[in-house]
Amino acid sequence: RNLERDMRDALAGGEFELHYQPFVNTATGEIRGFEALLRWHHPRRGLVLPGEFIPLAEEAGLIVPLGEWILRTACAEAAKWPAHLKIAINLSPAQFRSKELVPVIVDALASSEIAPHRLELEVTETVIMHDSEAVFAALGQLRELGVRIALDDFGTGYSSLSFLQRFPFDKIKVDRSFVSELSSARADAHHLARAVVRFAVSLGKTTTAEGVETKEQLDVLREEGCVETQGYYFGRPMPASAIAKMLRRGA
Ligand code: G
Ligand code: G
Ligand code: NA
Ligand code: MN
Repeated sequence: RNLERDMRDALAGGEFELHYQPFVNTATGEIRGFEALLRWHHPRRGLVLPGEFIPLAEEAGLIVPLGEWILRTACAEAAKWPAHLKIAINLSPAQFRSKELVPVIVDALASSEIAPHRLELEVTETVIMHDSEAVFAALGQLRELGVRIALDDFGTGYSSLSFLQRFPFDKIKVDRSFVSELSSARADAHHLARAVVRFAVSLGKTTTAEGVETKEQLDVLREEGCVETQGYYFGRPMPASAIAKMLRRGA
């Protein structure tokens, strides 16, 4: 049996789970929200990470039903949290080819009764460069509803500055490959990382740095004015039950 066939059964069999990773206010350390990250508990292979099966799900056309499950599950979970906390959800390029994307999001918000501004959709440059008319239209509709759009993995793509200027989004997530260089002893790498953060800040969008693992990285990001940070330093992706426990403790 191959992974693709297993994936069809997995959705029905409840083998997928969402983990949630906090992102915090860089200046104060307060939690601003959580990013949903998909996990697959395969009956024989054990834990399979999305890097391995999301591309397969896209090829097999499974990303649309899987993506819908992710949207509905994450919104329903966020409805249990204090209302100031956001939920960030990753979207694949293939989801934008489905006419159902906007209606599914509208319905997930309505049935979970969470305010649209609590929902943040993460898209990569690959998404926005692909079929950009349709993507622009969908993102425009979502933003009119009050949903926020984040540009994920910033600094790793190929879009021109003028394209980024026109693209309708609210937040930049600086890729963790740059953040990791903030602790590197190599001055050129450190300068590049700093420049990427500065550039994101200067575009006038709100910013999140990903993959923050050390106090040293955090200090540089705070100094540079990066609004939010996310990474193992603050917390790993955790099951919903662990988040609920953490929030009850008042973290
Ligand atoms: O959690 P991890 O580091 O293994 O994630 C690897 C990649 O999989 C990341 O690029 C992430 O954006 C993507 N990913 C994780 N969860 C989801 C999801 O729910 N939907 C989509 N489309 N991609 C996801
Ligand atoms: O592409 P995307 O940004 O969605 O990928 C997020 C992935 O990065 C998650 O799967 C998560 O497991 C991983 N991640 C989150 N924080 C850290 C970190 O501090 N260090 C490392 N190495 N990976 C991280
Ligand atoms: Na992401
Ligand atoms: Mn990223």
